[in-house]
Amino acid sequence: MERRSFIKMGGASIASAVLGSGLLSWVPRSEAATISKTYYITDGTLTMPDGVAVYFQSFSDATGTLTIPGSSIICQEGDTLSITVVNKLTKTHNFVIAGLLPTDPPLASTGNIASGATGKITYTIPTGKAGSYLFYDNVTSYNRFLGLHGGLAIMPSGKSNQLYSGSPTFVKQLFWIFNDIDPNLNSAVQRNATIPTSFTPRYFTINGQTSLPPGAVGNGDPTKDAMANPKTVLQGSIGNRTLIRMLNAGMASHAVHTHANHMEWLTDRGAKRPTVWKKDILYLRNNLGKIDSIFPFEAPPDSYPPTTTGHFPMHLHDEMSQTAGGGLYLFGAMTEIIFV
Ligand SMILES: [Cu+2]
Repeated sequence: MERRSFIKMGGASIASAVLGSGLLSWVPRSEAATISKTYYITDGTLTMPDGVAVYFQSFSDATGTLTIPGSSIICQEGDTLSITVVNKLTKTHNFVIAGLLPTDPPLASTGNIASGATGKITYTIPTGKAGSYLFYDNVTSYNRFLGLHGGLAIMPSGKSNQLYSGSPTFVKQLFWIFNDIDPNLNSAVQRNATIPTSFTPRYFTINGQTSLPPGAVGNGDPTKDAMANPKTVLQGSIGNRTLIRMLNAGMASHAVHTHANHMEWLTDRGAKRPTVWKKDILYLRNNLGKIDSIFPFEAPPDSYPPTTTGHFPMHLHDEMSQTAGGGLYLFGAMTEIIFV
């Protein structure tokens, strides 16, 4: 992909990219708090960038709507999570917070929630659990692909700028939650038909959206375009070191590539890296893979003439993930890096 094409896209989307802030905002507390949140398990249809309507399910903030991924939660060690989950669908679901490490048991779970019923988690977070977590529905192996997932960030107690106690520091943080979608699976669930045994992803999303390049319906609209969504776009000035909490809800593994700066690679699947390497491409594993990295917002070292501003891409180097509908290039999981 040519850098030039991304620069054009950036020009088209910058007006909306600066609307408000979708970054996780966080002020540490000396006292623990109770974090209360209610999710509704809902379903509905979204139109994909190739015009195809696809069925989804979500942990939504309200009935009658889809929210994919579910709204993020940020809290700190010592806090108590009080999560209520209302199942508005006809099948049994649940809400599970995956463990920090792949070998860890779930942090917490509602247990099964029958159709029409309400599940509850009340969980006090022990010290040592700081990190990034995917919450999802694991009643089936595929419910999370339908959209039933989201991100939970646990800060070290009393810290505003560290991933884990003593980690390299940052000033801002956001989630990149990836998913991939096989519409045949979603359709089978919607029709209550036999679940297909094969999975062929045709849509690839970051925080629930694809890129919508210039000329596409929705280009530059932060509610539709991953290149323009302030919850996804990496935007900052020199020194605005940003923690990226990458979670992979999907079946495809990814090669996450940032232009302009290498990332400081802090964790793989929840485990601290013994030394912090600087990498421009990070391997994000499939099936609950996760990575925490810091994008340092340093002056891009390779630019000539030297610059401290500009637009750069974050894209995935597995090419299928940059397409939709089996071929529409630039309608995939990518976003923009903006030095302002
Ligand atoms: Cu690249």
